[in-house]
Formats: sequence, structure tokens, C-alpha cells
Amino acid sequence: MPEAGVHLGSGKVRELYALDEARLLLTASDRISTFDVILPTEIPDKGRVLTGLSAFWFARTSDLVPNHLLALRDDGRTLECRRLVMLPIEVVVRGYLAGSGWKDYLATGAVCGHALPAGLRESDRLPQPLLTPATKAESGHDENIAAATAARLVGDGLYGEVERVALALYRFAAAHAEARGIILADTKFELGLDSEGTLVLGDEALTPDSSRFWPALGFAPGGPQPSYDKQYVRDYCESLGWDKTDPGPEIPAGVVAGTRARYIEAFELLTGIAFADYLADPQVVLR
Ligand code: Q0Z
Repeated sequence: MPEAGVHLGSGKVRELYALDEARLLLTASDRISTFDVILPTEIPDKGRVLTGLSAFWFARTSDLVPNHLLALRDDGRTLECRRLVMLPIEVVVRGYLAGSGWKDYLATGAVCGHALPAGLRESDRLPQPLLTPATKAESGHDENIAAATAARLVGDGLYGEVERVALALYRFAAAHAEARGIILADTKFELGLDSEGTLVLGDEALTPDSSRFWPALGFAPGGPQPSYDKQYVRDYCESLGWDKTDPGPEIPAGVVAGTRARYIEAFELLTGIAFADYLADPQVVLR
């Protein structure tokens, strides 16, 4: 990777580099994970779809909260970012009852201390979006925590600001997506503080890897919903009877092509931009 600087860390499918004391590079690969395992087969352009979507949302939400984006590189998969001091919590907003939120509701009737009406079904829309913070676990298995616990970790005043910003971002993005046939069931934000102590949105934002996107067409609460992007891969993996431990299976070309098409469809619906136009000039998502 040229002009990348010192490698700071690897996520499941992304890499983080230092450019200098004040700037980082975030680069998204075409790797895909399912059931928490990175598969040996890549989805061509997946990293570009995710990076383009992040940059699109950063450009459109900067009046809600400042963000770390400095520049989008012409490779379409790399963001130059301001270096922040990240908060020690995952900031999750849920508009629908899925994943660990559904599990917590089944067990306790509440999600992260937010009491909910009885009788909700899996994937039901919540009466209002909820901030459901989680700890950052190295394993990647974040644990939901009560608001009071999160407030203790970051400070009461700052937690109030985190809540306001995260709910505003979710409401904006969910309304935008819904008007384009996509349900934003939930999403995870990573926030940090800049050198002046201002709260800033960092990492990736509102991508299929940090969010649950569901097709609005066919939405049917009462069970899990198909993932907008990964469902072909999941269905193929399930059809093999794979035990979901590393290593994962190779994915056949037809399933790769179908999955790539779904990522690109999500990009085009959400941004209103042809993906070919993004490849020709990634800066189109910033205008
Ligand atoms: C993001 C991560 C990845 C591994 C740290 N603007 C920022 N300032 C300081 N730290 C971060 C950011 Cl985005 C930061 N991560 C997550 C991303 C690979 C870890 F691509 N960790």
C-alpha cells in the first residue's frame, strides 16, 4: 500500500495506518465475513461500496455532527481522516428489534435498560429509536450495557451529547433510506474527541458492515429479516451445513456475483449515484 504510513491495526476487513501525528488512513478491502468468520473468497468492489457510502453519509451529515473525513482517495476505498481519541463505547442505535436487542428483550423485556411494551415480535419496529451502548471487546463480541454504565465510562455531560447526536444521525439516515426502499434496522457509530475536545463522528458510518439494512419490500416481522447485502452468502453457507468455524468455505462465482450486485444496488439506491460514476470519480459522493 503506497503512501500509507505505519500500519496501526487490522479490523476484520479493514486496515488502519498512520499518515502523521494528526492523520490516519482507513482502507476497506473486498473481504467479507459471515457468522463472524472471514471467508477465503472476496467480493470485488465491496470495499469501494462501503467507503463510498461512508463518505456519502459524512458529506450529508456534517451539519448534524462534525466527522473525521479529510479526503477520499481516488482508489475509492481509502479515507484520510483526522486522528481522534475514540470513546470507549460502541454507540448503537436501534429502530427495530433484531440481533442482541431481540435477545435481550426476550430475556428481560428491556434493551439496555429501556423497558419496552410486552408482545413485540422479532424485527418489529420500536416505538422510538433507542440508543443501546455496548462495550468494545477485542473479540468483536460487544456486550450491551446500560445507559448509566456508558455514561459513567464517558461522563454524564458527554453521554448526553452522544445520545443526541446518535439519535439525530439515525433518524436522518433511516428516513433517507426508507424513502429509497431500504430499512435501516440498526447501526453502530464510533465517536471520538478531536484535539479541541469536540465530539466527532469517526470510523465508517452507515455502511452495510456497521448497520443492518433490510429490503423494505417483503418486510415481515415475526422472524429474522434477510440482510440486504449478505443474504446470498449466508444462504449458500447454510446450504453447505458448514459448522461456522474458521476456515469458512469458498464462495462460488454465481453467489459472488449476486452478492456484489446487492452491495452495488444498496449503494445506488442510497446515494442516487451510478456505481460506475463512483468508480470513474469517487469524489462524486462528496458533492
Ligand atoms: C478506528 C479500526 C480499521 C482497525 C481506531 N479517526 C480515528 N482516530 C483514532 N482512531 C480511530 C479513528 Cl477512525 C480508530 N478504529 C477501528 C478500523 C482497522 C480498527 F480500519 N480504531
